[in-house]
Amino acid sequence: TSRVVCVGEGLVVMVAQPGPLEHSDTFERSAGGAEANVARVLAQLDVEAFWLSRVGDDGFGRYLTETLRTSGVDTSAVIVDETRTTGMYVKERGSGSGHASDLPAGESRMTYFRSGSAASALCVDDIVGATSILAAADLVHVSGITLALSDTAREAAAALASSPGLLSFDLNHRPRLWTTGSADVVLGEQVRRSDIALMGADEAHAVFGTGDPDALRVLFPEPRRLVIKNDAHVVVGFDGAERVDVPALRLSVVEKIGAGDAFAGGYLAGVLRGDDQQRAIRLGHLCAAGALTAHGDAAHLLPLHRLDTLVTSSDEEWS
Ligand code: KDG
Repeated sequence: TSRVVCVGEGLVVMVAQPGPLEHSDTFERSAGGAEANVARVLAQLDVEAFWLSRVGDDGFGRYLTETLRTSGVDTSAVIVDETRTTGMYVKERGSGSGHASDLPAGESRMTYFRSGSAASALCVDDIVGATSILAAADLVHVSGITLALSDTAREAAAALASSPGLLSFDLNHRPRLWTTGSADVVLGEQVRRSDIALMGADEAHAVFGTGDPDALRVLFPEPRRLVIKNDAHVVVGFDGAERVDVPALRLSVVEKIGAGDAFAGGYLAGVLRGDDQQRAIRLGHLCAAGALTAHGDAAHLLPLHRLDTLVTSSDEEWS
């Protein structure tokens, strides 16, 4: 089995009742955070997944660590920060009631409660402290969220480039989190130092000025594998100069949050076991489907042998 270390903030997710947030008196708690979500998907796909982060010395931090651990993720490198609290976000869900602050039915919105959180104190020392785990990893995964958390977290992410395994990067551009530094420069540097880079066409357009896959390949020749997701309909994957376009499955979407992370987990698991681009992207799509059809961040997956039957189906069967 391959070993992957995912580095980034875990967040407690509070999913509100449908309708205006001010009317929601109960919330369903779950676990989220982009890199933590990726780790959970990898663990379901028989990859030895580690989550490296900081949590507060509080019930939310213990809840996140325990949830990841019972999902099969190794949490032994998680640091408990006694001076800060665990981050959280609230997920509002529209009911289309027409109330001024309600969203259209089926839409959702997230509000962060994470500034100054434990994970924002991630730093280079934490990476140094995890050297033994990182040195044995086939792949280290991080996203643009970690780069946006704080200067020290940004330095920590940059320091991952010195670990011997492959470096994977999911752009995950969160404009609201960029209070210092320029996102385009910092995110572009991280793409360039990665072996695998994943990005949505829309967010690539917002940050780098183009969402066109061929133009992005020209802009970023460095990562051997470059994956551009076109609003979940078609994913374009480059392996060097070779391009494949792989359509997503058609399904009715319950909610999109977490789907990108599930895609990344599936895709990376495919690459690590030696799948070609098309198969790896299909595995990504299938995992994304497991998140698109549920309200929480977490993906609900079929067993791996059943996923593999779908991954290896003919083009006609796949569509
Ligand atoms: O991809 C899902 C994540 O966006 C969600 O879990 C929250 O990590 C998160 C973020 O910072 O946006």
